[in-house]
This record gives sequence, structure tokens and C-alpha cells, in this order.
Amino acid sequence: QVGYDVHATEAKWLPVWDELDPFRADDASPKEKRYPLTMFPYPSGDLHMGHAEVMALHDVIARYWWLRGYEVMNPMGWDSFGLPAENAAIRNDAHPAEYTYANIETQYHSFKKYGIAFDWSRRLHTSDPEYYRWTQWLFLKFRERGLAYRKNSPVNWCPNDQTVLANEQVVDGKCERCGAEVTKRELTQWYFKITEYAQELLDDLDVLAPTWPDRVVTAQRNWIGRSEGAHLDFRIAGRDEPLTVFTTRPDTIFGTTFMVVAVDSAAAEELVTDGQRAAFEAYREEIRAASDIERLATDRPKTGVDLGITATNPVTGDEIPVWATDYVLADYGTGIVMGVPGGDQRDWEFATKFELPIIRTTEPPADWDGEAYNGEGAAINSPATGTASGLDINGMPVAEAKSATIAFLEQSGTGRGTVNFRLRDWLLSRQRYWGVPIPIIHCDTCGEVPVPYDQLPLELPELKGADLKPKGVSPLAAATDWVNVDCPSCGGPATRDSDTMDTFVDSSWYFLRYCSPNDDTQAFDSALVNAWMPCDIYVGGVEHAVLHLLYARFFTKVLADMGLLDFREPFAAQLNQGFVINRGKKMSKSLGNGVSLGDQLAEFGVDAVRLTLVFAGPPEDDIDWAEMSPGGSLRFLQRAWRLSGDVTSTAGTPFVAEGGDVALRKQTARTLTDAAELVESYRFNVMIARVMELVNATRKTIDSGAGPTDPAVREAAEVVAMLLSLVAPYTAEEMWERLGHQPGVARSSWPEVDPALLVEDTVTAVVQVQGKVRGRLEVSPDISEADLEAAALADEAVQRAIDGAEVRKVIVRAPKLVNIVL
Ligand code: ANZ
Ligand code: ZN
Repeated sequence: QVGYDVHATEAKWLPVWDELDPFRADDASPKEKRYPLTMFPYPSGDLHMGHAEVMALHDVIARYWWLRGYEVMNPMGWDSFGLPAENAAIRNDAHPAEYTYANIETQYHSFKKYGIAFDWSRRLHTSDPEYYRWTQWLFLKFRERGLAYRKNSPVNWCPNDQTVLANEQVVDGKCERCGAEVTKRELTQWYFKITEYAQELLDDLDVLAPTWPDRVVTAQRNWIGRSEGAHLDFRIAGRDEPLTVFTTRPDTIFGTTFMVVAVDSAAAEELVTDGQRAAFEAYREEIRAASDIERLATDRPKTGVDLGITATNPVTGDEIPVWATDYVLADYGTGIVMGVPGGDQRDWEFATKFELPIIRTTEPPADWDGEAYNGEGAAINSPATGTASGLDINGMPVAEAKSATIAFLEQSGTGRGTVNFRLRDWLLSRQRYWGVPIPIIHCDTCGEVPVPYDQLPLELPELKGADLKPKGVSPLAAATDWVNVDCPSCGGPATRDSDTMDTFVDSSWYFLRYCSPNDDTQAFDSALVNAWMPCDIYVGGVEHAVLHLLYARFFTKVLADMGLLDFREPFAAQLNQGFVINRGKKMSKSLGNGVSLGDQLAEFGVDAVRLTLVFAGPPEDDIDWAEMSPGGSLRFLQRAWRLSGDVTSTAGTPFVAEGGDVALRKQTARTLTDAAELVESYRFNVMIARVMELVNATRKTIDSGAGPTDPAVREAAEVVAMLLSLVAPYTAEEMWERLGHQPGVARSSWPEVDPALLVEDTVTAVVQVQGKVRGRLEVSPDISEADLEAAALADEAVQRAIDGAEVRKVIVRAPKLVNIVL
């Protein structure tokens, strides 16, 4: 036989599939719908091994659903705004669109060659005006609902790059990119009010938990960070308003020996006495550059300045000092903390350093040799002596002590129980060019005026190269022709908002757009979206566990509240793939251990690479490419392909095998049935192992007397081709043709399995005499009760056990058990 030429096979089938267009989803189909989704890529460079892995895994599911007779919508597009394109444009004195759309074309052709079952008629790019028109529409709708607003807040600022930095981009107080000392800057920025949905976003995680990866659910729970506690009011002599703290442990009020205010808060600025002001300002200057992450680090040395005033403990009436520190964040809770050194380690260190009193209020375990104790235990020193305050919680466990304290505070009007979330509103303004322009006009007379809906899309002005260099304000601000407009409301001179949106806004609704991608009258067609969604599975990287996945859930809930969706969660199930690594390490330029997908495809072909990635192990596990054998995968594919050549080349109807080698027919039936279960539980690698076994068994049958004309052999080869189409579409199509079929194995249908072929040949029946096992019989699984009883009584070993005694009762549970009572 001639060898199997991988590259010729790829070249042969690509144009045929283009013609057949087998994966176009029909909105009007009466079949049950399935919507598998995989995260769309950024168009930076060509596809890499990571894309290859996730797409290969995703494709198993999409193709499986087609074979099972569903109408499947499997769309693909590009998340095509963002910094890489902008930076490339600055470097090359070009327009970001050039880089973006060139890479999109490259990736598109790679995807096609890679043989993923996408419906290309639904392709979209978030940087197209036809798409971002609707991103702008959504922004304005959110704003109408009070869910998009502007506020002033301190942000990290790199004076060298002249741009805002995220907390994660500040390392040791320095800019991650250029090393310059980072400063803080007050900026007016746009926010989405995601906090309004905090409780629902948290509650619905319970609904998702059974079908979402644990680590994603946990990450979201922590990110939302709900804590129950109380607000407590501390009075300050001569100030009308009390200082209100947020605490999760109101029961520790008797151990509150000081208060700490965030050094960069307005309260600290206002409270500091003249005598302490110089020291306070010097301290504030010192901590200016620290990021939130550094400030909260438990191993950071404690620092602070006494503000020179005291506050009154609302329960004990004691006067306690008020300090400013950096370990309290200005924008969490109220930005003011009651210092409880006995219960909080940071407070302990602070009290030790500044010689403030320490009073324990929870009894630590007898063997406790640590410092602050934050666990379970009975309340002590609450109060230390007498009951002057009227509150006595001594002896109570933590939960009871908390509620007793909250009840007391509420009664005395000095506090109330409350819930606090760690989740912050979503800062969406970016001072960069390559993003969605914010459709707002600022007018001195009218304030914020939305760009009228009929003027959307508000397109980006044409800027390129050096125009895009960060200069402290958004590059859009320099496009004076674009920025200066007449106010749509009063006609007076006004300016456009020059910020663009965070690209996470674009990706928060693209899955809706896929359902009606070419509709130029609305963002999405609600009827179609409701018919296709929620997505049945979302396949993608765990690095999106919080931001993207939380934002997409938030958008879905808002749109449901707007009456546009009839569901409140976008993704019914989720699958995270592991990383493709090399020689034990993440692939990186500096390590020089990168593996080029293009090289692998050139050497082994698409199918072998896909098969290797899927066969490597469970989808969640990392794949060390150095330990893989794409050459071995290719040899297996050749073995499978050879089967189709051996089977008589007369065109046959699939799956009507009758007679033939019964053992092989049984194995084929079992493989099909198991494959369904394995794919549905994402055990794709095991599914492939079963196909490999079937290939071996088929080969054996051919080589034994039966030969390739045995109908069982044809049936097995057809099932191999069909199952292989989930991972190795070219080989499968080639086999299918050699077996005498029209092209399109991917759209063939999953055969009905004859249940008789799944029945085990015999089962073991246990025979007990007086409760003791005395015999085992190999019987047919559908043996009648009478036949089983007769067989049991006729068994020699059983007869010996009965030993002539009178049989009083025989209990038969066919086909497994016979119980004889004497
Ligand atoms: C007194 C206390 C006693 C506290 C005790 C803890 C243990 P989570 O669960 O993360 O919400 N806290 C409050 N606001 C803060 C801020 N702006 N910056 C830094 N820390 C702040 O934590 C809430 C607890 O973190 C609060 O409860 C407060 O310390 C501190 F034995 O109050 B606790
Ligand atoms: Zn106006």
C-alpha cells in the first residue's frame, strides 16, 4: 500500500470542506440546539500551541454534538482592540488597524487549516465599527440605568510613560515597564456599577458550582469577597459626625485599644491636629508609591503617625488614640479600622511597635503560642470587670457574641449589622487609542451629554504612529477636529470624552452578538439569543477566572433586567484547559523553550498534533510537549487509515453490519457507547484510548481468518473513522472516502447501537446454602428464575452442601443470586 501523505490529504480536503460548509448553524432548524463557545483570541501574531490545545479540546465537543444530531452553533471571532496593536503601531509608525487586521487574516487561515468546526458566517471583530457601535449603545443603556458613572479617584501613574497603571503593574513602587517611581494621581474616570450585582453574582455561583471548575467558582467567591459584620460609630469630641468603622468582629469591641485611619483618606487629612500635621504629611509622602497589594502584605513593617486626637469606644466609653497608617486602605469598608491587637495580627504588630495596650477578647486554645488569635473560642474580658456598659458577652462563642454585640449597638444607636463586599466598581476608562470611544460629550452648560443613538457608531479619529505615544492624556484628546463638537443638546461648544473603554467591555457581550452577527438594527436579536443561549459549554483559560467571566455574568444580568434576555447566567458549564509547557517550564522567549505550532504542523500534520494534545491527559492538566510523541500519534493515524484501505472498496451503507465476527461487533458497540459517555464527561483522552483498542482489534480480525470482507470489519472501520473525526478530521475524512462514502464524515450520524450487542455473554450467579456461598454458576444474563433455581439445585457443590436435608425455601434473584434455606 502507498503511505499516508498527511500534507496531501490536508490540501485535498480543505477546498472540499469550504464547498460543503458543513458547520453552518441554521437558526430555523427544528433540532435541539447546542452552543459550544471557546474564548476568542487577541490578534497578536499567529496561533500558538496554547490556541492549538484549547481549540482541539473544544472541537471534540462541538463535533460530537453535530454527530449526535444537534443543531450546533460554533462561532469564532477576534477580541481585536487593545494595547499590543497600539504599541506595534507606535514602533512601526503605522495604524493599529493594519497590524490587527493582518494578524486576523493570518489566524483565520491557520484556524481553517487546523480544521476546527467553526461556523465562519458568524465571524466578528470587536474593533469593527459595526460591532463597537453596539458596545457604545450598551454603554449608554447602562448609563441610563445608573450603572455607568464618573468619579474622581486616585490611580497609579507612571510619570515616564504618562499613563495609568493597574495595581498589578506596580512592582516595589516602580513601573513594571520602565522602572520609574510610580506616583498617585487623582483622575476622573468612568466606572460600571458592578457592585450593585455583588450579591446576585455571589448567589448564582451556587447554581453554577456543579458544572463550573471549582477553582473558578472559588476565585469568584473570593473576588466578590462578601463579609458579614457591623458598622460601629466612634464619637470624636467637637466633631458632628462619628468615625464609622467596618469590622467583621464586632464582638472584639472590648479589646479595641486604638483606631487606625487610611493615611491617604480625606478623614485623616481632616482629623490631624496642627501639632501632628508636619509628621503626618511627611509620612503620607513616604507611602505614596506603595500599591494596595504591598500595603496589605502581612510581612510589611507597620508604620503610622498619631493624629493627635482620641475617639470614644461606643461600648466601654473609653477614650482611645486615633492613628493614620498605610495598612488600612482608603477605599475598602469605610477606610477606618478599630484596632484590636488581640484578634488581628496587623493590629498586634502595630500595637507592639507603638506601645499600645493589648487585650484579648477571645480565649485562645490552651496550647496557643501565637500572637493575635482570630479563631473560635469563648469571649473573655468582655467586659473585663463589672457590666458598666450594659453589654456582657463573656463565655459566648464567637457567632453568638457577634449577634449579641450587634443587637446592643443597634439598640443604643451606635452601630448596625452590615454586609461588605471586596468587589469594587469596574474602572473602564483607558487613556489609550485602540479601543471603543466613550460616546459622551462634555458641555459646560449641559454637563455630560450622550452622543445621540442615531449618531452611533462614534468612530475613532484616524491617528497613527507617534500620535499614539502616551502623553498623559488620551491620544484622542489631541485630535482636535474630532474632540471639539457642538453640544447635541444646546448647540454650544463642547468636547468629546477622549477616553476609550477597557477591552473587557468588548468581550462581555460578544457571545450574544454571535447569535445575530450581521444585524444592523440592534445589538442582538433577543429571540435568537434566547433560543441559542445560555452557552452549553465555555472552554478557555483559567486566567480568566475572575475579570472576564465576572464581567460577562454582570452584563448578562443587566441585560436580563432590561428585559432583553430570558436567562441570567451566560455559560451553563465550563471547561478550563491546562498549559502547554516545554521541558517542565512555561514556554518563554527568555528560556528559549518555545515550540512553534507552525513547525509542528509542518512536521507531523494537523491531525497528529491535535491528537497528541487531546490524548495527552485530562483536559485540565498541563501538557509538557517534550514528553509528547506526535510521531507516535502519526503512526497510529496511519494504522487507522490502513484499515480503510483493507476493507473491500465496494461502496457500502454504513452500520448495517450483520453477522460477521461477533466479538468485534461487540467491541465496536461497546466503544461507541463508552465514547459518548467519555466525551460527555470530558475524558477525551480515554475515548481516544478506546478507539486505539478498536483499531488493534480490527487489525487482528483482518489478519485472522475472517479477513477484510467480514461485515464486522467494515463496521468497525466506519466507527473508527467517525470517532476519529472528533480529533483528526483529515484522516477521518480520508478513511470515510476510502470506505465508499460521500465526503462529510463530520456530519454523518451517530449509529444506533443494537442493545443485544451490549449484553455481556454470561454473568456469575452466586448460590448460598444457609447463608454461606457454596457455588458459582456462569449463566445467561436473561435466565428465568425457574431455570436458575433448577441449575442451582443441580450443581454438585450445592448438592454436597445440602447433604440430603430438606429444602424448605429457595429465594431466587435472577440472574445474580440463589439462596437456599434448609
Ligand atoms: C476589628 C477586627 C478584630 C477585625 C478582629 C478582624 C479581626 P474582610 O473579612 O476582609 O472584610 N478592615 C476593615 N476595613 C479595612 C480597610 N479599609 N483596610 C484594611 N483592613 C480593613 O476583613 C474585614 C476586617 O479587616 C475588619 O474587621 C477590619 O479588622 C479590617 F479580631 O475589625 B476587623
Ligand atoms: Zn450643552
